[in-house]
Amino acid sequence: MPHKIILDCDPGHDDAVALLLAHGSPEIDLLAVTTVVGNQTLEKVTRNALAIARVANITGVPFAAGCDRPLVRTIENAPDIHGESGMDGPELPEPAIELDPRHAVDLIIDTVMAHEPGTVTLVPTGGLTNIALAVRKEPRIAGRVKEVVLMGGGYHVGNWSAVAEFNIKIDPEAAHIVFNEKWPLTMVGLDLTHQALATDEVANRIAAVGTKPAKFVGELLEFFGQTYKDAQGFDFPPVHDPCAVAYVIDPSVMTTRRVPLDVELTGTLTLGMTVADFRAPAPDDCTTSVAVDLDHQKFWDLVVDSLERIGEVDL
Ligand code: PIR
Ligand code: CA
Repeated sequence: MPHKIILDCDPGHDDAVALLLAHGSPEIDLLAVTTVVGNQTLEKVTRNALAIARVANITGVPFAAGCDRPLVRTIENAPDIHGESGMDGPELPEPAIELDPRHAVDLIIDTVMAHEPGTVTLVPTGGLTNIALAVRKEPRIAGRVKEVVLMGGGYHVGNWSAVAEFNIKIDPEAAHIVFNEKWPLTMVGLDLTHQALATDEVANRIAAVGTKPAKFVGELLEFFGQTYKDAQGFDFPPVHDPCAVAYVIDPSVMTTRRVPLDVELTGTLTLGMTVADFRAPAPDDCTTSVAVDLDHQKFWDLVVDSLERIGEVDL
């Protein structure tokens, strides 16, 4: 039985790869795609999500737009990394599908409540505003969701401050809600995703697929690689978001550790830091884990295989 997931995202170059990986993997049943303000405005990331659907010929999956600002803080986007469109680089085709009329929060709630308890995994790859509001609006989803597997945070490294990662830092109150719910939660943070580098060898493998969706990914990675070089001094770009999807497909793609987690809301230097308690042993009631080490080969095999399966698409 494939794993049913809802992808809540802010595309975003790496969000796009996450969506393609989910769509092209038989281990995944993509129930819904929802968008949230983050890498760019809600309007832009939603448009980008629909463009990706066109590129990969994703049909029959509802796409819905969610929150256009964080719960408490003012909006922060990441144009230095993702460009003005939020997904600069490739040409973005006109969308072929229409948005679901529901708010993302309602689509998330409806989808979780419509499936058997313990069968739906939430995969957030942006700020946690939609997920936090969903569990506040319908608290029963906390007991029904199988697991939350999110890209965000980091226990040893930040990218939006010395100690905080973007997805957590832009809406720390929402992250606090999500991290303190009773659902099982796996944090695929920067400690892990900084190992998911799109090296030249990876770029060559993707180019060799030779299809339009693969070319699209190649152009995304080229732009992302350049901004990561200029703005963050990386030799190759870390492709964060598909790591969370890869973990759902095959947990053996990474090692994890069960540790208590929380989100800092009051620190003057540490706002939005994800604090992991590595003291052993973890308490018996601890339901949170962090991703530690990535199998780089296995991870990129999953991404390349998904592109092979998507095959050629008419654009
Ligand atoms: C990536 C992101 C934001 C800022 C930077 N510097 C790099 C986006 C990615 O889409 C990913 O989900 C997460 N936020 C990584 O911090
Ligand atoms: Ca993202």
